[in-house]
Amino acid sequence: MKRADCIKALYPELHDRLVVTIMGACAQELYDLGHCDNFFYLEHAMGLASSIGLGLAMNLPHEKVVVLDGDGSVLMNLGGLATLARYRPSNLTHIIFDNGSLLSTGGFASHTTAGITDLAAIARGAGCPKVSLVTELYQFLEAAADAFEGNEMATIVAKVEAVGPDHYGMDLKLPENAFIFERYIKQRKQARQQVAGNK
Ligand SMILES: Cc1ncc(C[n+]2csc(CCOP(=O)(O)OP(=O)(O)O)c2C)c(N)n1
Repeated sequence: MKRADCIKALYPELHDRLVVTIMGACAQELYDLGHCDNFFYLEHAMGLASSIGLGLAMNLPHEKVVVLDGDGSVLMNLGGLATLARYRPSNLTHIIFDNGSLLSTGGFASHTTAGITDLAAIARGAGCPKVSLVTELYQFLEAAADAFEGNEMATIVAKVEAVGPDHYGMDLKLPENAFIFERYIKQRKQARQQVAGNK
């Protein structure tokens, strides 16, 4: 299974959700499908996409939040899984694409390579309430649909090949991405408040 295929299949379901990705290959694969104002590609702060997703989900209970993470990034912030488990906002879906590799920086093996470290087991052990491990695209789509329809924080560990895009580059710098993302959130909040005020 390839991450790019997973993201492509998920893409139509992402338009009404706040999406936070890790940097590099994963971000590029989503961006290449067509950037939307509700996508935030976290650069530099490796490991913290899920922590940003957690903060968004807890502070914006009306929004649905999706984090597209990587094994190397999760391994860099393992304590984050316990924090996610503790607060477990029901509007958060955490997808970990486990390619066993630090792909974006040259393809060095990560601890999940050759099955050494089991991230789904770690997430379960951390207390994450709904963890699935998937290896096939149809399983990924079933798990994602289940996560999006359910009302419990979901963690999906998707085993994918260590392959990425053949190019890197976005016509969008981090500050611009952050400002647009923030404005998108504010505008939706205002629109909701307006509707509530009109009732
Ligand atoms: C603290 C820190 N260390 C290292 C890096 C360099 N770096 C950027 S992406 C990356 C690999 C990320 O691996 P993973 O989360 O598995 O995603 P993949 O690249 O495999 O898609 C590394 C090491 C960084 N940005 N920040």
